[in-house]
Amino acid sequence: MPMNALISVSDKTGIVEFARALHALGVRLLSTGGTAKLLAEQGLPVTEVAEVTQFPEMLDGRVKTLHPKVHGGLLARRDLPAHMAALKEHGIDTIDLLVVNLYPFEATVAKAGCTLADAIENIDIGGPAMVRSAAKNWQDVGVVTAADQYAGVLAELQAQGRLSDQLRFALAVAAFNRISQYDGAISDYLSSVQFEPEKLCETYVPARKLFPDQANSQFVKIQDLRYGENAHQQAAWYRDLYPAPGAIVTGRQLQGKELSYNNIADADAAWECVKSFAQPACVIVKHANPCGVAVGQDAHEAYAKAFQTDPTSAFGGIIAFNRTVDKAAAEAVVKQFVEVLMAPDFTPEALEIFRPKVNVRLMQIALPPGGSTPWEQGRNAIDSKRVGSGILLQTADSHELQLADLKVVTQKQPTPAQLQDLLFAWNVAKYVKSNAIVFCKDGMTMGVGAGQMSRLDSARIASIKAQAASLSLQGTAVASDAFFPFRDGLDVVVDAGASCVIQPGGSMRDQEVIDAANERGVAMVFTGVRHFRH
Ligand code: 93A
Repeated sequence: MPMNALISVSDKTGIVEFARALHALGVRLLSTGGTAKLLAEQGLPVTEVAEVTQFPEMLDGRVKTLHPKVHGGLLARRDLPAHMAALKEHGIDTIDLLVVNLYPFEATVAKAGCTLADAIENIDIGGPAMVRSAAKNWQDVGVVTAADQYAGVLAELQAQGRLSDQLRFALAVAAFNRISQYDGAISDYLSSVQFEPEKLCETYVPARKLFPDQANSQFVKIQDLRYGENAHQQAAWYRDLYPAPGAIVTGRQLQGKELSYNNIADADAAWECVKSFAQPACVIVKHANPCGVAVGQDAHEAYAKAFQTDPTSAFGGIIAFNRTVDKAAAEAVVKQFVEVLMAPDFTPEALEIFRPKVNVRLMQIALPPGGSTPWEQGRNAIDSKRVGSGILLQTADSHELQLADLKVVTQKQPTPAQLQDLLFAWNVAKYVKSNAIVFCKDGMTMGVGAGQMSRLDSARIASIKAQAASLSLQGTAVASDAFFPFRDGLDVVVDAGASCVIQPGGSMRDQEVIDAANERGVAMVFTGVRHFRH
C-alpha cells in the first residue's frame, strides 16, 4: 500500500524538494490550495484536499481540512479492525504522513502596525487540529511541523521505507510543543491587546475573580530591554497576566530614559519596601538593598532622614515614596543624582522641578487599595527564582509582625519608643538581603549591613557605615533577619551602641544570647519568624 502524505504549509521553504523526494519514494501527495498549486506548478502529481473531501475550501480558507475524510484518515488506529472497517465504510483513505506549518501568527503580530483583525485572521485552526490528530496517533502517523525535520524524515524513509517508532514519537512531541508555543503566542498577544493600564483594576479584578486558579499562570511581555544585568545579556520584562493592583508593572513612566533591567529590579525592591509603611516613608535602594529608609511627617522629612543614613550610597539611587512628591520633597531630591524616582503621585510643581532633568526616570504607581489577600495588598502571591533548567516557587514572604507577636526575653523591657523603632527596624530588615543587620532610631535607618555570608560581618559593616555617615548608634534599635547562633553577634551590635534587639529567636543557644543581653543590660524581643531574602 503506498503511503499517503498530506502537505499543507504556510512557509513553503524547502517544500518542493521535500515533496519531490517523497514522490520519488512512491508517496501519494495530498495538499491544500496554495501548497497544491505550488507543487503542481513544479510538475508534481498532487491531489487537492477539496477533491478528497468533495467539499470546496470555503469561508476564505477558514475551512479547508476540517473534515472527517481528513481527520478520519489521521486518527484511525490501524491495529483496530473496527477503525479500519469504519474507514472503508465511509471511503476514507489513511493519511500516514502529515506535513504542516501553521499560519504565521507570531510573525504577523511582531510586525509594526499589526491590527487585531490581522492577528485574528492569522490564527490557524485547521492546521493545529490536523497536527493534534496526527500527533495523537503517532503510532501510525508521522507528523512534520518544521522544515528542519524534512531531512531526518527523508533519511529514514529512504533507508527503510518507513519511519521508526522513535522518530514518530519524537515528531509527535515536537508537534505538541509547537502547538503549545503557538497557542501561548495567541494568548499572550490577545491578553496584551486588552491591557489598558489606566483601567487596570476594572479590567483585571473581575477576570481574576472569575479565574482565580489560572490567573497568574501566564506572562505577557511588557517590553524588550536594551540589555540585562550586563551589556552582553539580552533581556525582556514580562508581567503577570493579571497584575496585583499597585505592583510595579502597573506603573506609568512619566519621563526619563528607558528603564533598564537593573533599574526595574531595584525599583521593585524600593517600591515593595516603601509600600509596607503606613506613615509617609521614603526608601533609597542601591543594588537591590535599601541604603536609607525613613518615616516622617511628610515626604520631604522622610527623604531627608533616609538620605542621611548613607549619602555616599544614595548617589545614583532608586528612590521610592508612598506619598505624593510635592515641591519640598522634589527640591530636596533633585539635588542628588537619582536614577529612578517613584511615587503614587507628583504635584505639578514637583514635575516642573524634574522636567529639565531629562534623564531622571519618574514612575507613577498607584498604591494598592488594600484588602485581606496578599494580591489585594499589591503583593505577588508567588515568588519564583530560576535555577539551572528549573524553577523554585514559594508563596511570597508577606508575614506582617504585630506587636502582640513579640516576646520579650530579657529582664529589661523595651520602652514604647524602643518598641516602635524595633518594629520599624524589623520591617526594613525584611527587605534587606541576608544576612541583614539594621540599626534604627526615631523612624530612620542608622546603619544597614546587607548580603554578607557572616552575620557578624553584616553587623560590623552596618556600624562602619554609620560612622562614615557621622551617625551615632548609641541607643539604637537593631534588627537581625535571622537568629544569632552565638552571643558574638549580639556583642558586636551592643558594642556598636544598640540598646534593644529584635530577632527571630530559635537558636540552640538562645539562652546564651539571652544571658548575654541581660549581662549587657539591653532589651531583646523574639519574633518567632525569620525573614531570609536572597
Ligand atoms: O484557516 S484554517 O484554520 N482552516 C483549515 O481548515 C486549514 N487547513 C489547513 N487553516 C488551515 N490550514 C493551514 O493552511 C495550514 O496550517 C497551513 O498553514 C496553511 C496552508 O494553506 P495553503 O496550502 O492554501 O497555502
